[in-house]
Amino acid sequence: MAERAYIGLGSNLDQPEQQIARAVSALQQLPRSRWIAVSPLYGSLPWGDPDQANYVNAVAAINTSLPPRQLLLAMLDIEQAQGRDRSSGRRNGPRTLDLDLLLYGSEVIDEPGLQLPHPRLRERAFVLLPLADLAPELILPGAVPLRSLLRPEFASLCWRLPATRIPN
Ligand code: PH2
Ligand code: MG
Ligand code: MG
Repeated sequence: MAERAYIGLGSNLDQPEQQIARAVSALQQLPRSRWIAVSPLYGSLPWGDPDQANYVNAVAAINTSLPPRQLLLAMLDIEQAQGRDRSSGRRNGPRTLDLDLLLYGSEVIDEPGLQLPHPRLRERAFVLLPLADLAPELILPGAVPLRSLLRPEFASLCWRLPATRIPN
């Protein structure tokens, strides 16, 4: 049975908007998955490590029958195909493409390498705002309405970019 998965996309290196567009094309071709939609693109201040360029962020929705671990592996392949370099070991540092599995149905999982919902989801304007564009009525595991997590101060951290030509 297919589950709805939400995937966060982020980039702040090597033409971020193009990185996101390319990643969307790759996500549209995932096996055992049906493409649903991508949010508008957002610009955002770097979170966690201020000494880097602003990010471009978006959230994508798919329906998938890939189990979460297989979906993660496929996401990792896409990151690697787009030149993701983890060699600096710098936490929250700059990246060509970051794909984060945010939600997988109503699964709650806490295992090494796989935590659902994404553990920092609730703090991140650049995840919550685009997610709210796709699914304003979403209820997170634990019966938490997405709406209840949105805060006025997010507006200064994360802003909608002018529309691009990403096909939906
Ligand atoms: N990703 C990070 C660290 N900081 N900041 C923004 N604005 N957007 C991101 O996608 C992001 C970040 C680590 O994954
Ligand atoms: Mg991330
Ligand atoms: Mg990541």
